[in-house]
Amino acid sequence: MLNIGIVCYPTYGGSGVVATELGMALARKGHKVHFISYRRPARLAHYLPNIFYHEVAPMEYPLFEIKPMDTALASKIVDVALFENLDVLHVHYAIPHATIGYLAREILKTKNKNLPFVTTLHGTDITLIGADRSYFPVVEFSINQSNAVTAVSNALKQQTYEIFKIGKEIQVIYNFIDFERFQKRENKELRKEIASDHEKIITHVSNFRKVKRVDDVLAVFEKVLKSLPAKLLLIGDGPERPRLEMLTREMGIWNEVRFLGKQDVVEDLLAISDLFLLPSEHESFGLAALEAMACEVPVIASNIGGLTEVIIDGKTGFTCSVGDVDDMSQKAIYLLSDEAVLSQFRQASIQRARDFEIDRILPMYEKLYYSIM
Ligand code: GMT
Repeated sequence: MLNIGIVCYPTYGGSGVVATELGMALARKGHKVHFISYRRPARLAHYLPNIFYHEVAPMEYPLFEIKPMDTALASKIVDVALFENLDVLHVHYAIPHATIGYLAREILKTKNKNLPFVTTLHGTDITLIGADRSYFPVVEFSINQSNAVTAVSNALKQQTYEIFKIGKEIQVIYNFIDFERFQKRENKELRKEIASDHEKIITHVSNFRKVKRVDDVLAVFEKVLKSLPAKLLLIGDGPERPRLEMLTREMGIWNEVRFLGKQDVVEDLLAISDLFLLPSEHESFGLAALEAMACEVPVIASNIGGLTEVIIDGKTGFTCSVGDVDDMSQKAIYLLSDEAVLSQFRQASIQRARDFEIDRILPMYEKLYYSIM
């Protein structure tokens, strides 16, 4: 069994969720997992055997307008690696974690400790932020310095090769789902609270950033409403939310839309949904779509990035051109107005989601860790 260090963002973003779920699954298999972050990851709320959490707390000093978090993180990794005798480090999201992994490994070499690290690329660390000149050279260097690099989809792997000069193999290891948690559970009470019997429930989950194109979710929903009664659940929070709330008022659909904010138990809401919308501009994988599919909810999404690797167009939902709200709404109406069709898509969705079951994916990471040690 291994002693594994995991570095991730503790926030609600997909990369933090994947890192936390992976760590918990490794711990259940008997590995010792050490999370190193500035805050306890959102899904690590309770005590779990084999899981340890090491908080990064940079010292305050009046000179620092911005605390030197990266220095504190590298120092903490060095400390944990030596004291807990880590075998391997797994960093999620290249910025700045691949750079910090490199720094920690090099410092540890001077102390006769070997700490190889895996960098998992998640998406915006490449497509949006990493590609920006303000980070580019450091990100490219750090990816190349990683002992192993993984990407969460083939699309992201290709984009990484197109954007950076990468001299090493990037292995695709898809994101995964835990079916014990994500599954359709009947909850008539909850459904009744949100919609009446004749209304369909359409859902969107995201961090409400521009890249998610939540305006398109509203535009599609407005068109659907012209054909059938429905409610829209918007789950999550982020910078775009206040503007979107205003927009729903201006569009006159406010009464049919519920902004639910961040939710810890998103699966309960997915389980009562009939359709999931994810019209993003970029999406390296689309974990939110997979979570919906595991709860038997078909997905209509953009035909970009990893979404086309997760959703089977015409079977588990539809993938449409970015911004084509006419096409998306026509397909939504087609799915929602025929119970037999909807039921077929629901069954195909869960079947497809099973390809991403955690038990299939976990051994790939374990094999990778052993290969670089
Ligand atoms: O952009 C986000 O939604 C957050 C971001 C993250 O890294 O926290 O998500 C990215 O990683 C997820 C987990 O691998 C993927 O499912 C998302 O598709 C990806 N987001 C984008 O590419 C925009």
